[in-house]
Amino acid sequence: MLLDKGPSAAFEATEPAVLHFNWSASEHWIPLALTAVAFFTWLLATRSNKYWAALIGLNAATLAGYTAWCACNQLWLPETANDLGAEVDGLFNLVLFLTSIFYFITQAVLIYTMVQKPPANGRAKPVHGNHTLEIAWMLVPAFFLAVIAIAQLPTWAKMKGQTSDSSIPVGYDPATDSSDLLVTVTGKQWEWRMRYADPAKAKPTNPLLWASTPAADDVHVVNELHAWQGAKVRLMLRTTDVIHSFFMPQFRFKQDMLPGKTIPALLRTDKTNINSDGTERCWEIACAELCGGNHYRMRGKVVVHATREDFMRWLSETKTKQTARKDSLAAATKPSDTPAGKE
Ligand SMILES: [Cu+2]
Repeated sequence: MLLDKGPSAAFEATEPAVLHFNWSASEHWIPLALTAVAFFTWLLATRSNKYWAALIGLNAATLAGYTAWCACNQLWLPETANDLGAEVDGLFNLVLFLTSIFYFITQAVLIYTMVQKPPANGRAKPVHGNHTLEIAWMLVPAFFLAVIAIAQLPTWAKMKGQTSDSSIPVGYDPATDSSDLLVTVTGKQWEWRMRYADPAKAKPTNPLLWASTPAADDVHVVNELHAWQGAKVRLMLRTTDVIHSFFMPQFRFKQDMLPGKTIPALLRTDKTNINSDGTERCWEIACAELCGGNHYRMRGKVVVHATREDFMRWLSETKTKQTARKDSLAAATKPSDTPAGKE
């Protein structure tokens, strides 16, 4: 259907994608039970410091248990659409592991302090001015932040679509762009506008320039990103108004769109989301940056066709509809040949 109003009426648009949570009703009792236990322990904890220590311990234990249970039952992260997904999940797990260690250390220190007998003089021993301690709590986090920063470089380089073997992200070079499909994605309050260069035709010599200067035979679609399995898709991310964030959870891909900039990225489509019976698994596109009152409307979907032929068939049908739409708009706005009053 066409969008109801605004300049996007000239574009093809679809109903917003529907979210499907991998979460059955029978599993709701677990968070409810945890909340109830936490509430009653809190009531108990208000009676003394010892109970507070028990509450903090229980909180840490249930958090760890619930996190592990979700991870084991595949409830946390959605399906991955490419091999980079596994790498990003690995980085996520690394950060989670490091932060968990320090979470449990700080909780243990807190609980230990709470169950201690107060000093005889009733005053705590201050650590203010202890340089050894201050240097340690600066160097230890700095070390782990450096580990995380270095560990993510190769994955980020692949996501940005490096054409060299460098594992350090470098600038985009249009001359060596070897992608199979070019799509400009423009964030606009409140939709995603996709513009496709026809892959059956010669590739624009400078994809970066093409991103800001549309060709006459480009195909325009709203809220749907199409590709085919095995394609390397060069995305050119732009915005016409405020900052948006283009987020595709299954691709573990999230990139801010900044006014005045074209940001290149590369998408590898290792899997199709069309099932063998022809139905489609929902791979949602969402805006991950609060961009205004109708932010929630910025939803779309990714469709990875099984073959390039299927994609070309879709592109051809979309182009035919676009031409018909343009013709009917032109006919509707054409001035009448017969001057008024001379019929
Ligand atoms: Cu937005």
